[in-house]
Amino acid sequence: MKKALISALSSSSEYISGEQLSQQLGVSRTAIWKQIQTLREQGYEIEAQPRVGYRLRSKPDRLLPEEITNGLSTSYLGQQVIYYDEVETTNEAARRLAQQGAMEGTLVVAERQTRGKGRLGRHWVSPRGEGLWFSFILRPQMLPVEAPRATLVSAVAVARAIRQLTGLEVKIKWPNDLLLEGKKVTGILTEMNCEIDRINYLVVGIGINVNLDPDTFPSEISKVATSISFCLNRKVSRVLLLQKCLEELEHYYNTWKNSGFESILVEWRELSYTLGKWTRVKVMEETVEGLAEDVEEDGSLRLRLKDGRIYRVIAGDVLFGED
Ligand code: BT5
Repeated sequence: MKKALISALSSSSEYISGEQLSQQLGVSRTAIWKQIQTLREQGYEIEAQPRVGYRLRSKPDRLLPEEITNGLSTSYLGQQVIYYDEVETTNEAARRLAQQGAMEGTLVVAERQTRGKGRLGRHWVSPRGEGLWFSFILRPQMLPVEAPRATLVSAVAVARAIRQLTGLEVKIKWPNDLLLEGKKVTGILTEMNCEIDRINYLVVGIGINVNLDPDTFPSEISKVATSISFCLNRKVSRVLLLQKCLEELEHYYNTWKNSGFESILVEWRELSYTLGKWTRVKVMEETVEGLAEDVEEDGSLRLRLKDGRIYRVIAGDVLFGED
């Protein structure tokens, strides 16, 4: 009912009478009034005029499940939303849900993470209300060796979503960063639970700096990080961006499952920041240098070393120029 009421109020800039709402939603006028109170408590600004009705003035800038699912055109991704005002990490929350049997597409979002995770135990800065910090569950019927592709598939999808909504030229830095103007705007962390010959589930975690001021980052991060609002010079609706991401993610994930990885790899190459550049990659404790020639079918990065030999990086970090 809450979702239907928000949807009804959002559909008009005029007052809608309590009578009309009660008929439309099939509940009493008292029930409508109670629900209006609840919405107000959540930060919806709703005007009430005696004998005229209700009018929605503004919505809270929060990632409430009803807002996310209202108008979302996916069939499964994000149709089930678990919302946290604050959580340690959405990846761990999603992992627990997956472990309890949560269905594919279940989404966990948080306004703030207190222990946001990057790869290899690194920290992901996730302040309140200014970014998108979310994770979702996938259950692909694939071999575990195919799992790293989920990161590349997600990178293409999120890059497309940001481009469509903002027109900004997002690039992908292998394997899991999206860049704007050469700085990191998004990170992706894919985690897997598997047996030797099958994936039980993947948790894909995505962090997008949406309306953050990069100067508020700790200094070592502000050198390499940016945000959408900083590059665009205006704020962006987090709900709209999340919906666009979910729609693109579902589209690309379906393509991967039904038609294979090849066409997505073609798009990845087009969006790549890394390919064609002389590149330094940190692999464990070593640094390898070479020309980034291509990304292979398995998601690994192919480097051509100075002496002409080929070096394939399965997991590593492409270093920024000054690193
Ligand atoms: C990543 O790791 O880029 C993966 C980040 C995934 C974050 C999402 S948020 C939702 C979900 N829940 C989680 O707990 N995690 C996922 P990595 O490639 O290891 O990069 C981490 C490095 O990026 C850090 O060591 C910092 O240098 C830098 N960094 C940290 N916070 C950042 C931010 N908000 N924006 C840009 N760079 C950041």
